[in-house]
Amino acid sequence: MKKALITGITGQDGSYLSEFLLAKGYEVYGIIRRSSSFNTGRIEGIYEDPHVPHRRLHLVYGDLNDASSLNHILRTVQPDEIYNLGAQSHVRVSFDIPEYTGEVTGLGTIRLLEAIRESGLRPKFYQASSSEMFGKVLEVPQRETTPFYPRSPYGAAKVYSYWITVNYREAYNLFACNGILFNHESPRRGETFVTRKITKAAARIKLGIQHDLFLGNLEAKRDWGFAGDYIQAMWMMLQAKSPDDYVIATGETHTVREMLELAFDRVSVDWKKHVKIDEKYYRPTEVDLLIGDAGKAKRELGWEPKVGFDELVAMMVDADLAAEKERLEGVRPRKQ
Ligand code: NDP
Ligand code: GDR
Repeated sequence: MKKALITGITGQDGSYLSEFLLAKGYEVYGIIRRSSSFNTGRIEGIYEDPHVPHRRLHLVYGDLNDASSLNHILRTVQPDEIYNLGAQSHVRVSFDIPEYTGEVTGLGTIRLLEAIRESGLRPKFYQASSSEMFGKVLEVPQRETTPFYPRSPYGAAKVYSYWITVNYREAYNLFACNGILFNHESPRRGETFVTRKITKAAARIKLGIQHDLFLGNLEAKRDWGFAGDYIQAMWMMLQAKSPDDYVIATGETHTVREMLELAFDRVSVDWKKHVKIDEKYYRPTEVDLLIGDAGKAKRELGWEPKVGFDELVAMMVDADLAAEKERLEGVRPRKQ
């Protein structure tokens, strides 16, 4: 049985990836952070009590900012594959906490790579790189050879992690890959990212729980795909004959405004009556246009996205509507 170690298992991608790997017969180890409130909601469906014999999902405490925890986990788990998904992943927030973002999203990767090197083990390594590394538009569509020009502390930290992964591949012959993933969303997307913020608000406005939705820049363009499709590409990279870096994207781009229209149309609400612009959601430097060319992943890995933009937005709005209705029914006195 293969063993996979996932940092960021409690996040959107970590939850989909762990389900996918468990279904493939892997034993999955996930690094979780100690938190005063419950942070394992997304993996509730696959959680197994530590007392269950022969269970295949194991959660271990650790942190990308704590090298000794990483060393210990590497030594005790001895994984065959490592997926480094842990990060301070919010671009806007990275302007508020730039140094911390650099620690986790940048230096966290070298701590993990050094733990691998010092362990003497030879696990395959996946680094969650990002289209935010392209930043300022230098080429359209963006592909593996497009130069990086990050526009945020987050993007700059990801560029460091990208290059240190390439360096460890070349210096130590490590099987290390960068997946340069464009935005990918799902009903499990964090609630402060724009798609989920919109779909949740659309559902709540429809049900009369909320009236206003405050947003920032509506003109930015993103290449949005479905997280469930994208995590498969991570695994496929680690099964290839040799390690390499791949862009994962849909090849289609939409403005935030288009996404907003589609989501509100789904619940038959006029967004113009509810959306207000709040400057605080603007970034000091914005990434105006992202559109990826995933041709290399298609040719070499056989990867293609399955879920299109309209289907993705519908899936997210419907899930939020169902969840909000359930919450409402839970608090309302039951009708006799
Ligand atoms: P999320 O923000 O949903 O999840 C981030 C995960 O990282 C959480 O499990 C979080 O734990 C964990 N984490 C945060 N800080 C630390 C730390 N110091 N030590 C260990 N773990 C930590 O991100 P996504 O699932 O959306 O993204 C996964 C990865 O892919 C991230 O690295 C992100 O930057 C990158 N990426 C994402 C894209 C997207 O569109 N979703 C596109 C391209 C790249 P906790 O739950 O405790 O906060
Ligand atoms: P992004 O995602 O920055 O692309 O990073 P986000 O959803 O935060 O922003 C997308 C675009 O929407 C605009 N926007 C707003 N964004 C947020 N969060 N909140 C708002 O109210 C709002 N209004 C407008 C933004 O300005 C931006 O242009 C995501 C993260 O998952 C990263 O970790 C990942 O690396 C990249 O995608 C690829």
